[in-house]
Amino acid sequence: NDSPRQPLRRVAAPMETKLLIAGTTVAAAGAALYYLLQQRKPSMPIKIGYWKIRGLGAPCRMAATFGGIPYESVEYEVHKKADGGWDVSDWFNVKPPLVERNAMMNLPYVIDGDVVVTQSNACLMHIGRKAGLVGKTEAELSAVEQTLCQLMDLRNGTTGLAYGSYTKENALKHLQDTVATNFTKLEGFMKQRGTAFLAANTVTVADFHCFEMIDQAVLLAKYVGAPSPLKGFSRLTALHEALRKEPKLASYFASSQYSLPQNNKMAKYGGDLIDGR
Ligand SMILES: N[C@@H](CCC(=O)N[C@@H](CS)C(=O)NCC(=O)O)C(=O)O
Repeated sequence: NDSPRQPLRRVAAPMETKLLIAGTTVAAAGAALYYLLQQRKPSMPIKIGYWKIRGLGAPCRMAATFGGIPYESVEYEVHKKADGGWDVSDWFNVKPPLVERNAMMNLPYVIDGDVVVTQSNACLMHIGRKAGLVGKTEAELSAVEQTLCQLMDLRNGTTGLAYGSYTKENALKHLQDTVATNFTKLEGFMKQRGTAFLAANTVTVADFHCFEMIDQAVLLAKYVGAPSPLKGFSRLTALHEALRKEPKLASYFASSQYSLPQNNKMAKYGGDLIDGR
């Protein structure tokens, strides 16, 4: 029989109707109680977990600081072993119970009560939604998402150099190619949409990752004696300066978090503080 299947139809028996109403009433009362309890619960600091470096953790820490979200920065340290290898047990020893809570567990993570989030862009968006920093319109939200992905392209190129192919020559090439290409795209996007920040005229979470990537490019250029990578990018320059002077971020810039190395200790560049700063 090739005729399409008809949806099943049931007629609720009177008893079932009564149970349904009773169930709905209990559920509504439960939801109201939960809401009241949530209102009374003091807001617990969220945890932002990452290596004891700036890396992918820095934009999350900046976002929480700027957004006034109380947080604990949980920092895991890599140690050099006697045989020249790297001891990463500080994180990998504590990872298994977190994998139980989120099978995709990685660094960075955000733990917010019962919610366990991983993947840096998702962590940023989680903090951003809590703090109202993901744009005020659909267009702004879309711009946040697009620029976060663009910044990840730049970051992947940057970490590829720092942990892999680093030589002075490759660093100069990276600044001329990868950095300039991504800065051109981001600056052009801001210009097209006429915004002071990446996605809007107000700060969104994308701006924190942008700040970090600009800062890293500026440090790298100083380290290898190249001209400022911001030359010719007036909007990105203004964004970087505005966030550096932003009173809501003063505590972040004064904190040990901003003084951390950019990369982990095994990196060929930026694994210590002799990095252009
Ligand atoms: N796509 C992921 C990449 C995460 C990642 O590669 N994390 C690295 C540090 S940058 C790590 O060491 N993760 C620890 C782990 O694998 O458990 C993200 O954006 O968060």
